[in-house]
Amino acid sequence: MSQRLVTVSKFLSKYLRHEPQALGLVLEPGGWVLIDDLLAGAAEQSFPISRDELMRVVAESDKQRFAIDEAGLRIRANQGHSTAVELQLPDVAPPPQLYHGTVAKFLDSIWASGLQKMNRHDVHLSPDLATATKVGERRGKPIILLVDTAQMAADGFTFRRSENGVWLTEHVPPRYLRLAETS
Ligand code: HQG
Repeated sequence: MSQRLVTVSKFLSKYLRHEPQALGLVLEPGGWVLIDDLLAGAAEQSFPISRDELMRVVAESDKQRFAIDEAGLRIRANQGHSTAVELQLPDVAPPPQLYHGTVAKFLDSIWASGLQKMNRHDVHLSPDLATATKVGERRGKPIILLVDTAQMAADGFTFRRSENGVWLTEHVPPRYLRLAETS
């Protein structure tokens, strides 16, 4: 993806996940906004984006961060919101185990209080070790935690999956966590 499109992607993340009001937008249920409103808001902020650029960001995003609705009129961020939004994702039974990539400096706190959603709406869990490693690596040397989702589900915890394959849950208490053996 070109540097310009990365900049556009970051701009979209900022306003679709965190500060829609700063662009004059109100997220509809599901996190949707009219593409026309978004492009108008961007132009008003002196950051004009063409429709073609927007479509290319959606299509080329390595993690499928954004989605366009079936009519082609609305866009949303698939996950990662800090602003209030109802993503309307159904509860889904998780696979027996999921992964969470983090870094060593958070471990004491994680063993004490479990995985917390911090600034996001949900705790994010990865479907496989490779994805969790990438998530952890954003902050330094990755540490991978295994999450006993089979036991969590048996104990009544619920899970949802975003359109781009990230697993979401409210909180993972420490008893369901252990360090993954990494080579
Ligand atoms: C840590 C990116 C202390 C947690 C990625 C993480 C992912 C705690 C950080 C997505 C804690 C929160 C989400 C506790 C959790 N004490 N630290 N009790 N509980 N933490 O970015 O999961 O590029 O909000 O380990 O690829 O790292 O945005 O969550 O290190 O999919 O699309 O607190 O963000 O995707 O960090 O990443 P984040 P995350 P995007």
